[in-house]
Amino acid sequence: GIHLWECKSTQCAKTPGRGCMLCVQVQCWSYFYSNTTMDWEQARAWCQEHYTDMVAIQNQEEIGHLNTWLPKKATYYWIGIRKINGTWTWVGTNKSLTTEATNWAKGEPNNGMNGKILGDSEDCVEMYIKRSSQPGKWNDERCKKMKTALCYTAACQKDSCVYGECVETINSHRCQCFEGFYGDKCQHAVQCNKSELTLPPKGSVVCTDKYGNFTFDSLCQYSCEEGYKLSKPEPLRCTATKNWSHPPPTCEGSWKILPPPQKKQSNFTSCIRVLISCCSFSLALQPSSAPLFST
Ligand SMILES: [Ca+2]
Repeated sequence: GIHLWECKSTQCAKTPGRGCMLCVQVQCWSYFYSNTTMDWEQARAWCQEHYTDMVAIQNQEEIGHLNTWLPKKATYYWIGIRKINGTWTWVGTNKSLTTEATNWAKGEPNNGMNGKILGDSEDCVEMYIKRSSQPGKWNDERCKKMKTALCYTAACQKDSCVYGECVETINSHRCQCFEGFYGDKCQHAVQCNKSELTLPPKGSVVCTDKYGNFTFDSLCQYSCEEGYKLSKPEPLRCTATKNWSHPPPTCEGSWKILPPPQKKQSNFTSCIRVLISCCSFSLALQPSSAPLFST
């Protein structure tokens, strides 16, 4: 069975079918708890199946809120912290617990007096809700113990926004789109004008798209027929303002690309070559030019 939060506080706002939300600044969560007890592993699986995950305590305000509104249970509640390789870790984010964030009850974590009490290590964390002493504080416990699961649901889900950041708002969320995207889920990329991709004489263009034809971050590479050179070699990019990064280039002039010289010649050799070619040129001219100088 599933218990929905009972809304009694002004901090809470009722959402049909979703329980109740606690909103701290712009962040909102709905809390849920099981009406049966389970071990820590089962509790986490139950939370992940029905909600987002086991609770991760954000601040003292949240602790106060949970302690005020959750019913007292004899075995208390499992929360989303576990000892992993000797370090207390928030299981939802896989981040280690900082000293400032800890909320241990007096004398805890004691690891069951290092096994002296129960012969087993205490690697999971419970929260003392409505306990007569140390209410809202944490205790390390053996993971196989049976306790109530405490879960939360964030309004923002993994797939809430396709190309944007999800921002929690009171009772809901909205998508803040990344540059170049729009739509309620930021699912659309802005489009650039295809007709602006004019072809210059002797030129052609090929476009590659990331998000769709002629949309944000599409790249259009121009090329020229052999012997012609682009006035600007960089491809045109469709920008977030729906404009191409620059106008289409032109294909310019006759820029025959000659193969590089095969051997480096010394100045001496090339000098002789020039002389030889001069001689053969004048010799070749001799017969036809001869009459001009025959006097
Ligand atoms: Ca303990």
